[in-house]
Amino acid sequence: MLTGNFHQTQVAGYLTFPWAAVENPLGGWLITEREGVIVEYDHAGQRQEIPLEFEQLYVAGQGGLLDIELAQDFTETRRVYLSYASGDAEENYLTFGTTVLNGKTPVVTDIFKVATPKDTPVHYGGRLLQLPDETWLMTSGDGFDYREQAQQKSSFLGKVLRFTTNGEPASDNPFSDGDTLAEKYIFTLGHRNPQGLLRDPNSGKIWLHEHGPDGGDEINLLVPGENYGWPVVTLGKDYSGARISPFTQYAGMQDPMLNWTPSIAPSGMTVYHNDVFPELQNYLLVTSLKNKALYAVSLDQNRMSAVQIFATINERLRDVIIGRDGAIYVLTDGERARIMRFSPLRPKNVPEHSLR
Ligand SMILES: [Ca+2]
Repeated sequence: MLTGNFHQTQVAGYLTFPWAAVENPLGGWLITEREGVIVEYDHAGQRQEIPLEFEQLYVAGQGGLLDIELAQDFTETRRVYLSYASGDAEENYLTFGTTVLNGKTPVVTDIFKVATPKDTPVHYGGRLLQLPDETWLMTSGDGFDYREQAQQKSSFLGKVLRFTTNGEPASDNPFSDGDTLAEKYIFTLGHRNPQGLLRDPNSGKIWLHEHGPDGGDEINLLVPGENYGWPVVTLGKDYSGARISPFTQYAGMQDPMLNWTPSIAPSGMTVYHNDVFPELQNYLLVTSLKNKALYAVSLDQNRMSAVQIFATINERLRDVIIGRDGAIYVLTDGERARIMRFSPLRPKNVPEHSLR
């Protein structure tokens, strides 16, 4: 068993439909709630709710405030970068923006809005990742009703987008010579609803996971310019049971590194490189909404497979974060959600080798 004895505590509670959490480098947590609020816990555990003012936040279905990343100088500036849905029921857009968490109601400035409108409140993607060159990746879902657009380079839907902090397409993107605006932003294409994204600091590899339809959840290794197949290739079925595609492989399209059929509904993801849980070294950790579980996926095996860890968890999980202390923190889902901390159960300050 990967993590036999562990200690579980709650570090934050009364969270209302949270989507993402980040640890403050000075201690404490910042958690996004879909209605447009950031809940902040300081290093002493003091809680503060920060309602944000948006140009036009669209809260419906899976829409609302989504991801949060801290600026590199956050401890001096309190600047954060956010992803969220903006617009209304007829036309809404995944948006990247920023604010400074000072004052009573910080105002969020839209920096970059995907220019493909949709009229569904679902499949936004929305995960943010800043790369070492300071450009951003943002996952953009297919909008559910627009899955064919995941294959169209003229659409922002069903893509991973790469852009500067000013919202301009990164100049060395794979299709930067393209004719359409969307094309210039594309990092990878052929995605459905990706909500997990990370860069492994050891290998430099970029890992993504995405929700399949009924079955066909995937972990993908991202290579700029590659096509990940949706909806031409999938191992999943439509919710009606209808076959989406006869193809499980297709020339020129990348196979997933791991396929979950039946679906687990993966949401957050991180990679573990810490001595606190030595048995989890070099594992991806993936939260599941549907299976109410946390999964560990070894990066050292040729054929990826997922094993459940911390089996006491029986809640829909939204996000997973490695703390500065090496403990594993999971953010649960729903209208009364919380953050739980998992640490090894062993005497304090006793090096592991002396316990053998
Ligand atoms: Ca795929």
